Amino acid sequence: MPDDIKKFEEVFYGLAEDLRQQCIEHEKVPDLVWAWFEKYNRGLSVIHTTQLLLGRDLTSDEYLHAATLGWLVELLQAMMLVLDDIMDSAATRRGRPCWYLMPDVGMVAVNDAPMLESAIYLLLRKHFRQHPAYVHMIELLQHVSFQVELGQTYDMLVATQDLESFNLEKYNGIATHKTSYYSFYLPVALALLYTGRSSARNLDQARNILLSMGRYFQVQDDYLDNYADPTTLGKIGTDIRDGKCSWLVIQAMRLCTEEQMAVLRENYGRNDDNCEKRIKELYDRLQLDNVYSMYEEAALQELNGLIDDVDEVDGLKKTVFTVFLNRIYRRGK
Ligand code: DMA
Ligand code: MG
Ligand code: MG
Ligand code: MG
Repeated sequence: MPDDIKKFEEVFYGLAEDLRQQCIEHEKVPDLVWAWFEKYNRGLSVIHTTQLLLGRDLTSDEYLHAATLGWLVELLQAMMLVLDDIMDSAATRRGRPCWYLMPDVGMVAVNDAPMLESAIYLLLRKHFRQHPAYVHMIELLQHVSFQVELGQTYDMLVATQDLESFNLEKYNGIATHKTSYYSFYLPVALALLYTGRSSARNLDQARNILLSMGRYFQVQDDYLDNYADPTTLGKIGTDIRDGKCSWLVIQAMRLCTEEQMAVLRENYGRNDDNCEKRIKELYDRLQLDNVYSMYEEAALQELNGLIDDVDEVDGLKKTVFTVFLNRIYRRGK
């Protein structure tokens, strides 16, 4: 695994060089403008999926292509996280202050997000213009970005509504859009397009499983927001203060008494240490960590069932999904 990461990062330096050339040689902006653009981090699932689909090691050209697509997913993620941390008033990300809180960044972060997005299409054009699926790749990236944006809008709007209106149906709608499409469906869809296996049937099967897996991943994210050690997680939870329609608060409402409901109503969604503490105590009293463990086992079963049903006739592989699932099952960060 560390070797995988190192090799993937090496591709990044080449892509960074492409962007540097575009900025300095073509756009003729001064070095300092480029230097602003230069910073960020990871994403290997496109490579692993491509390897599994082809059923062999990749040639060095194929590796470069798959890693480039992987970095495009990373750029999309980086863009969304820069904005998400502003919207969620978060403090830390990946063990460091959020990008918008860096002393020399601030509100320039609002411009850095679309810069990251432009980088996606610039690099895609440079490396995939001749690929038969080029247009389809552009459309996929644009559509998935829009789906994330819709999910983020939904997430913010529901957080302003009454606690009583939160339910699993809204929850799933938010999670599918803000998380599943870009984190799970996108890498596999790109690998299918790249390997020429993107039949409607393959894309549909992949979408069905991966959207479901992404919802499970978001439940984990919500659980970890409250229960993980921020040092391990790399971020300090914000869901209680932000009044988010989190999986935990939905479970709490399902299990609480009338008095406990009053505590929830009074303290949830307030930017106050004491209120946050009251909610955390309530979660502990309701043993939401046990409720979560049970959910995890059930989700594993359900996802394994979906994977079992995959039809490999068009060149899709069950292992693509089992590898994904094994990587996230019982994750602690
Ligand atoms: C994640 O929602 C969604 C996107 C598109 C970043 P979140 O705010 O729960 O994410 P995190 O917990 O990483 O801030
Ligand atoms: Mg957030
Ligand atoms: Mg958010
Ligand atoms: Mg979260």
